[in-house]
Amino acid sequence: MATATQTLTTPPTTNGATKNGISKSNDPYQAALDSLNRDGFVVLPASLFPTFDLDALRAAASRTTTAARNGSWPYIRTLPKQFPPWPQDPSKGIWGVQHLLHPSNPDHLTFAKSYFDAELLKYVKTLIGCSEEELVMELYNMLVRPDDDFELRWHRDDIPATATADEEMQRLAKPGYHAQWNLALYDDSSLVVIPGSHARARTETERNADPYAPELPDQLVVKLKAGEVAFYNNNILHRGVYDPKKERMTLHGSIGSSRASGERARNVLQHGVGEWVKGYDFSAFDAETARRAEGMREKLVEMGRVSGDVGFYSRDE
Ligand SMILES: O=C(O)CCC(=O)C(=O)O
Repeated sequence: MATATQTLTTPPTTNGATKNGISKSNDPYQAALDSLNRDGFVVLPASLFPTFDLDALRAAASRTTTAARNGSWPYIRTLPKQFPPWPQDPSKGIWGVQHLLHPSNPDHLTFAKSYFDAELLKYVKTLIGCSEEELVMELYNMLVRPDDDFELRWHRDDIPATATADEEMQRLAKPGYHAQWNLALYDDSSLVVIPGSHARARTETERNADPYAPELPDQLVVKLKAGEVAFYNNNILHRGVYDPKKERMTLHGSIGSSRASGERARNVLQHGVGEWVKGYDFSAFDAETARRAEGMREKLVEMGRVSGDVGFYSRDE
Protein backbone atom coordinates (compact mmCIF):
# COMPACT_ATOMS: atom_id res chain seq x y z
CA MET A 1 0.00 0.00 0.00
CA ALA A 2 1.41 3.40 -0.95
CA THR A 3 0.98 5.54 2.13
CA ALA A 4 2.01 9.05 3.04
CA THR A 5 4.25 7.47 5.64
CA GLN A 6 6.26 5.89 2.89
CA THR A 7 6.49 9.28 1.23
CA LEU A 8 7.85 10.64 4.47
CA THR A 9 10.56 8.06 4.91
CA THR A 10 11.67 7.49 1.32
CA PRO A 11 13.71 9.80 -0.88
CA PRO A 12 13.33 12.49 -2.33
CA THR A 13 14.27 13.83 1.10
CA THR A 14 17.98 13.35 1.48
CA ASN A 15 17.65 12.90 5.24
CA GLY A 16 15.04 10.19 5.01
CA ALA A 17 15.05 6.55 5.95
CA THR A 18 18.60 6.10 7.16
CA LYS A 19 18.78 8.98 9.58
CA ASN A 20 15.16 9.67 10.39
CA GLY A 21 14.10 6.08 10.80
CA ILE A 22 10.69 4.74 9.92
CA SER A 23 7.62 5.71 11.87
CA LYS A 24 5.04 3.01 12.51
CA SER A 25 2.22 5.47 11.94
CA ASN A 26 0.26 5.59 8.70
CA ASP A 27 -0.82 9.11 9.58
CA PRO A 28 1.72 11.49 7.99
CA TYR A 29 1.23 14.14 10.69
CA GLN A 30 1.77 11.62 13.48
CA ALA A 31 4.76 10.18 11.58
CA ALA A 32 6.30 13.64 11.44
CA LEU A 33 5.71 14.08 15.17
CA ASP A 34 7.30 10.69 15.91
CA SER A 35 10.42 11.71 13.98
CA LEU A 36 10.56 15.11 15.63
CA ASN A 37 10.22 13.58 19.09
CA ARG A 38 12.85 10.95 18.41
CA ASP A 39 15.46 12.92 16.47
CA GLY A 40 14.68 16.56 17.29
CA PHE A 41 14.06 17.31 13.60
CA VAL A 42 12.15 15.97 10.62
CA VAL A 43 12.46 16.68 6.91
CA LEU A 44 9.23 16.69 4.88
CA PRO A 45 9.27 16.36 1.08
CA ALA A 46 8.07 19.18 -1.14
CA SER A 47 5.30 16.93 -2.48
CA LEU A 48 3.45 17.28 0.83
CA PHE A 49 2.98 21.00 0.21
CA PRO A 50 1.58 21.31 -3.33
CA THR A 51 0.23 24.81 -2.69
CA PHE A 52 3.67 26.33 -2.09
CA ASP A 53 4.42 28.36 -5.22
CA LEU A 54 8.21 28.07 -5.35
CA ASP A 55 8.60 30.38 -8.37
CA ALA A 56 6.55 33.15 -6.78
CA LEU A 57 8.35 32.69 -3.45
CA ARG A 58 11.78 32.83 -5.11
CA ALA A 59 10.88 36.01 -6.99
CA ALA A 60 9.55 37.63 -3.80
CA ALA A 61 12.56 36.42 -1.80
CA SER A 62 14.94 37.82 -4.37
CA ARG A 63 13.30 41.28 -4.34
CA THR A 64 13.25 41.38 -0.53
CA THR A 65 16.89 40.25 -0.28
CA THR A 66 18.01 42.89 -2.78
CA ALA A 67 16.24 45.55 -0.71
CA ALA A 68 17.87 44.19 2.45
CA ARG A 69 21.37 44.22 0.94
CA ASN A 70 21.05 47.75 -0.45
CA GLY A 71 19.75 49.19 2.81
CA SER A 72 16.18 49.92 1.76
CA TRP A 73 14.75 47.08 3.91
CA PRO A 74 15.86 47.87 7.47
CA TYR A 75 15.01 44.55 9.14
CA ILE A 76 18.14 42.46 8.72
CA ARG A 77 20.51 40.03 10.44
CA THR A 78 23.94 41.53 10.07
CA LEU A 79 27.42 39.99 10.23
CA PRO A 80 29.09 39.18 12.53
CA LYS A 81 26.26 39.03 15.08
CA GLN A 82 24.46 35.76 15.87
CA PHE A 83 21.56 36.90 18.07
CA PRO A 84 19.19 39.90 18.13
CA PRO A 85 19.27 42.86 18.30
CA TRP A 86 21.00 43.43 14.96
CA PRO A 87 22.18 46.87 13.85
CA GLN A 88 20.37 48.11 10.74
CA ASP A 89 23.60 48.72 8.84
CA PRO A 90 24.17 46.20 6.00
CA SER A 91 27.69 47.42 5.14
CA LYS A 92 29.42 44.31 6.65
CA GLY A 93 26.90 42.05 4.94
CA ILE A 94 23.73 40.27 6.01
CA TRP A 95 22.82 36.65 6.71
CA GLY A 96 19.09 37.07 7.21
CA VAL A 97 16.09 39.19 6.37
CA GLN A 98 13.55 39.81 9.11
CA HIS A 99 9.78 40.38 9.14
CA LEU A 100 8.73 39.05 5.74
CA LEU A 101 5.09 39.58 6.78
CA HIS A 102 5.57 43.25 7.62
CA PRO A 103 2.77 45.17 5.87
CA SER A 104 5.31 47.54 4.31
CA ASN A 105 6.96 44.64 2.43
CA PRO A 106 5.46 44.78 -1.10
CA ASP A 107 5.70 40.96 -1.17
CA HIS A 108 4.20 40.26 2.24
CA LEU A 109 1.13 38.59 0.76
CA THR A 110 3.18 36.04 -1.17
CA PHE A 111 5.03 35.11 2.01
CA ALA A 112 1.80 35.07 4.02
CA LYS A 113 0.30 32.48 1.68
CA SER A 114 3.05 30.06 2.65
CA TYR A 115 3.04 31.00 6.36
CA PHE A 116 -0.72 30.56 6.79
CA ASP A 117 -0.88 27.59 4.37
CA ALA A 118 -3.63 25.19 5.48
CA GLU A 119 -1.48 22.06 5.02
CA LEU A 120 1.54 23.54 6.79
CA LEU A 121 -0.72 24.49 9.70
CA LYS A 122 -1.98 20.90 9.96
CA TYR A 123 1.60 19.80 10.58
CA VAL A 124 2.17 22.68 12.97
CA LYS A 125 -0.92 21.79 15.04
CA THR A 126 0.14 18.15 15.31
CA LEU A 127 3.76 18.95 16.12
CA ILE A 128 2.77 21.40 18.85
CA GLY A 129 -0.19 19.30 20.06
CA CYS A 130 -2.80 22.03 19.98
CA SER A 131 -5.98 23.01 18.14
CA GLU A 132 -6.26 25.53 15.31
CA GLU A 133 -7.90 28.01 17.69
CA GLU A 134 -4.79 27.93 19.88
CA LEU A 135 -2.26 28.76 17.15
CA VAL A 136 -0.31 31.99 17.66
CA MET A 137 1.39 33.96 14.88
CA GLU A 138 5.10 34.30 15.64
CA LEU A 139 7.99 34.91 13.24
CA TYR A 140 8.60 34.65 9.51
CA ASN A 141 12.13 35.53 8.49
CA MET A 142 14.51 34.43 5.74
CA LEU A 143 18.05 33.08 6.02
CA VAL A 144 20.25 34.12 3.13
CA ARG A 145 23.76 33.63 1.77
CA PRO A 146 26.11 35.82 3.81
CA ASP A 147 28.40 38.18 1.91
CA ASP A 148 31.44 36.74 3.68
CA ASP A 149 32.50 33.56 5.50
CA PHE A 150 30.23 33.22 8.51
CA GLU A 151 29.22 30.53 10.99
CA LEU A 152 26.95 30.36 14.00
CA ARG A 153 28.29 28.75 17.14
CA TRP A 154 26.78 25.56 18.55
CA HIS A 155 23.71 26.55 20.54
CA ARG A 156 20.23 25.78 21.73
CA ASP A 157 17.90 28.68 20.94
CA ASP A 158 16.49 29.05 24.44
CA ILE A 159 19.08 27.57 26.81
CA PRO A 160 22.33 29.43 27.41
CA ALA A 161 25.66 27.61 27.02
CA THR A 162 26.34 28.33 30.70
CA ALA A 163 23.41 26.13 31.83
CA THR A 164 24.27 23.18 34.08
CA ALA A 165 23.18 19.69 33.01
CA ASP A 166 20.29 19.89 35.51
CA GLU A 167 19.20 23.24 34.14
CA GLU A 168 19.32 21.89 30.60
CA MET A 169 17.21 18.88 31.56
CA GLN A 170 14.66 20.99 33.44
CA ARG A 171 14.12 23.15 30.37
CA LEU A 172 14.16 20.26 27.89
CA ALA A 173 11.55 18.39 29.89
CA LYS A 174 9.04 21.22 29.35
CA PRO A 175 6.86 21.44 26.23
CA GLY A 176 8.15 23.77 23.52
CA TYR A 177 4.70 25.28 22.76
CA HIS A 178 5.71 26.09 19.19
CA ALA A 179 6.89 24.66 15.89
CA GLN A 180 9.89 26.03 14.00
CA TRP A 181 10.81 25.25 10.42
CA ASN A 182 13.10 25.98 7.49
CA LEU A 183 11.50 25.99 4.02
CA ALA A 184 14.31 25.94 1.45
CA LEU A 185 13.68 27.87 -1.76
CA TYR A 186 17.06 26.63 -3.06
CA ASP A 187 18.96 23.48 -2.04
CA ASP A 188 20.38 24.23 1.38
CA SER A 189 22.93 22.40 3.57
CA SER A 190 23.57 25.14 6.13
CA LEU A 191 21.89 23.71 9.21
CA VAL A 192 23.90 21.21 11.26
CA VAL A 193 22.24 19.34 14.13
CA ILE A 194 23.07 16.65 16.65
CA PRO A 195 20.12 14.25 16.37
CA GLY A 196 18.63 13.35 19.74
CA SER A 197 20.33 16.20 21.61
CA HIS A 198 16.94 17.92 22.16
CA ALA A 199 16.19 15.26 24.77
CA ARG A 200 19.38 15.13 26.80
CA ALA A 201 21.95 17.34 28.49
CA ARG A 202 25.17 17.97 26.58
CA THR A 203 27.83 15.31 26.81
CA GLU A 204 31.18 16.31 28.31
CA THR A 205 32.60 16.41 24.77
CA GLU A 206 29.87 18.82 23.61
CA ARG A 207 30.11 20.96 26.73
CA ASN A 208 33.89 21.34 26.46
CA ALA A 209 34.05 21.71 22.67
CA ASP A 210 35.09 24.87 20.89
CA PRO A 211 31.81 26.79 20.25
CA TYR A 212 32.66 26.69 16.53
CA ALA A 213 33.92 23.07 16.50
CA PRO A 214 33.68 21.98 12.85
CA GLU A 215 32.81 18.42 13.81
CA LEU A 216 31.07 16.99 16.89
CA PRO A 217 30.22 13.30 17.36
CA ASP A 218 27.07 12.20 15.47
CA GLN A 219 26.45 15.61 13.92
CA LEU A 220 24.25 15.65 10.82
CA VAL A 221 24.17 18.22 8.05
CA VAL A 222 20.49 18.73 7.20
CA LYS A 223 20.45 18.61 3.41
CA LEU A 224 17.30 20.21 2.08
CA LYS A 225 16.24 20.11 -1.54
CA ALA A 226 14.34 23.15 -2.80
CA GLY A 227 10.76 22.98 -1.54
CA GLU A 228 11.52 20.67 1.40
CA VAL A 229 10.61 21.67 4.92
CA ALA A 230 12.66 20.84 8.00
CA PHE A 231 10.86 21.20 11.31
CA TYR A 232 13.22 21.17 14.23
CA ASN A 233 13.13 21.49 17.98
CA ASN A 234 14.81 24.84 18.58
CA ASN A 235 16.59 23.44 21.62
CA ILE A 236 18.34 20.73 19.63
CA LEU A 237 22.09 21.38 19.71
CA HIS A 238 22.65 23.02 16.32
CA ARG A 239 24.58 25.59 14.37
CA GLY A 240 24.64 27.28 10.95
CA VAL A 241 27.62 26.95 8.59
CA TYR A 242 27.32 29.16 5.54
CA ASP A 243 28.85 29.26 2.10
CA PRO A 244 29.00 32.82 0.76
CA LYS A 245 29.26 31.49 -2.80
CA LYS A 246 26.07 29.40 -2.73
CA GLU A 247 22.63 30.97 -3.11
CA ARG A 248 20.56 30.57 0.01
CA MET A 249 17.00 31.74 0.46
CA THR A 250 15.40 29.67 3.18
CA LEU A 251 12.20 30.80 4.84
CA HIS A 252 12.55 30.46 8.59
CA GLY A 253 9.26 30.40 10.46
CA SER A 254 7.76 29.70 13.82
CA ILE A 255 4.20 29.43 15.08
CA GLY A 256 3.23 29.08 18.73
CA SER A 257 0.39 27.96 20.89
CA SER A 258 -1.66 29.96 23.37
CA ARG A 259 -1.05 27.12 25.84
CA ALA A 260 2.31 28.77 26.52
CA SER A 261 2.08 31.46 29.13
CA GLY A 262 5.28 33.52 29.20
CA GLU A 263 7.54 30.85 27.69
CA ARG A 264 7.58 32.07 24.10
CA ALA A 265 7.47 35.80 24.75
CA ARG A 266 11.19 36.59 24.78
CA ASN A 267 12.04 34.20 21.96
CA VAL A 268 9.48 35.87 19.71
CA LEU A 269 9.25 39.47 20.84
CA GLN A 270 13.03 40.07 20.99
CA HIS A 271 12.82 40.10 17.17
CA GLY A 272 10.65 43.24 17.27
CA VAL A 273 7.52 41.75 15.69
CA GLY A 274 5.35 43.38 18.36
CA GLU A 275 6.16 46.80 16.91
CA TRP A 276 4.24 46.30 13.67
CA VAL A 277 1.90 43.37 13.99
CA LYS A 278 -1.04 45.44 15.29
CA GLY A 279 -1.15 47.18 11.92
CA TYR A 280 -1.19 43.97 9.94
CA ASP A 281 -3.94 44.07 7.33
CA PHE A 282 -5.50 40.85 6.04
CA SER A 283 -7.96 42.42 3.62
CA ALA A 284 -6.22 41.00 0.52
CA PHE A 285 -6.39 37.43 1.86
CA ASP A 286 -9.09 34.96 0.90
CA ALA A 287 -11.80 34.86 3.60
CA GLU A 288 -10.73 31.56 5.16
CA THR A 289 -7.04 32.49 5.41
CA ALA A 290 -7.94 35.96 6.73
CA ARG A 291 -10.06 34.41 9.49
CA ARG A 292 -7.26 32.06 10.50
CA ALA A 293 -4.57 34.72 10.28
CA GLU A 294 -6.60 37.28 12.21
CA GLY A 295 -7.07 34.85 15.10
CA MET A 296 -3.37 34.01 15.16
CA ARG A 297 -2.38 37.68 15.05
CA GLU A 298 -4.70 38.59 17.94
CA LYS A 299 -2.95 36.07 20.15
CA LEU A 300 0.46 37.50 19.29
CA VAL A 301 -0.76 41.00 20.17
CA GLU A 302 -2.04 39.60 23.46
CA MET A 303 1.34 37.97 24.15
CA GLY A 304 3.01 41.37 23.72
CA ARG A 305 0.43 43.06 25.95
CA VAL A 306 0.87 40.74 28.92
CA SER A 307 4.62 40.17 28.69
CA GLY A 308 5.87 43.77 28.70
CA ASP A 309 9.60 44.29 28.14
CA VAL A 310 11.15 40.86 27.42
CA GLY A 311 14.82 41.75 26.85
CA PHE A 312 17.14 39.65 24.67
CA TYR A 313 18.52 36.09 24.80
CA SER A 314 22.10 37.22 24.25
CA ARG A 315 22.27 40.93 23.46
CA ASP A 316 26.01 41.18 22.78
CA GLU A 317 26.75 38.08 20.69
O1 LIG B 1 20.88 28.88 9.42
C1 LIG B 1 20.16 28.08 9.99
O2 LIG B 1 19.41 27.30 9.40
C2 LIG B 1 20.19 28.02 11.51
C3 LIG B 1 19.83 29.32 12.12
C4 LIG B 1 19.91 29.28 13.60
O3 LIG B 1 20.47 28.40 14.18
C5 LIG B 1 19.32 30.35 14.39
O4 LIG B 1 18.77 31.32 13.83
O5 LIG B 1 19.36 30.23 15.64
